[in-house]
Amino acid sequence: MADAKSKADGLIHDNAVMIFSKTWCSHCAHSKKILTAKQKEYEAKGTPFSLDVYELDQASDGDDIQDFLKEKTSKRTVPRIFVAEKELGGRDNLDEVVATKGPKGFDEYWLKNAVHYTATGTTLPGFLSESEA
Ligand SMILES: N[C@@H](CCC(=O)N[C@@H](CS)C(=O)NCC(=O)O)C(=O)O
Repeated sequence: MADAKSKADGLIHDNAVMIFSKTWCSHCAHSKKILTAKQKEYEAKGTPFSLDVYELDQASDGDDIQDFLKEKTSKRTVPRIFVAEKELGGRDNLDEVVATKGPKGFDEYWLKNAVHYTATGTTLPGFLSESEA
C-alpha cells in the first residue's frame, strides 16, 4: 500500500489533470474524451495544462492503487479525476461541473486552476481549501 500511495500521490502531484481509469469503462471513456478535448483546446490557445491517464486494469499495481484511492476519496469506482491535486470526482461529478457556468464552472474554476498549476505548481487562492466546487 505504501508503494501504491506514493505512486498515486506522485501522479496526482505531477499532473494538473490526473485520471485513474480502466480501459473497458464507458464512464472513463466519456470523461477522457471531454478532458483530452479540453486539453487540446487549451493547448491551441496557448494556455496548456498537463494531463495523464493511468489505466488501472493494465497495471500490475492497479488493484493496490484502486484500494488506495478508496482510502483517499472514500470511493472505489473509476474514473477518479483529480485537478490540481483536488478531487473532482467521477463521471457524474464531471458532467455536473461541465454543465455549471460561471465562477464555479469547468473553465473558470477547474481548468483555470489546472492551467495555473501547470505554469506555477500552485493553485489560485481558495481552490484547495474550498469544500465544494
Ligand atoms: N456513476 C459513477 C459510475 C462509475 C462506475 O460505475 N464505474 C465502474 C466501471 S465503468 C466501476 O468503477 N466499477 C468498479 C470497478 O471497476 O472496480 C461515476 O460517476 O463515475
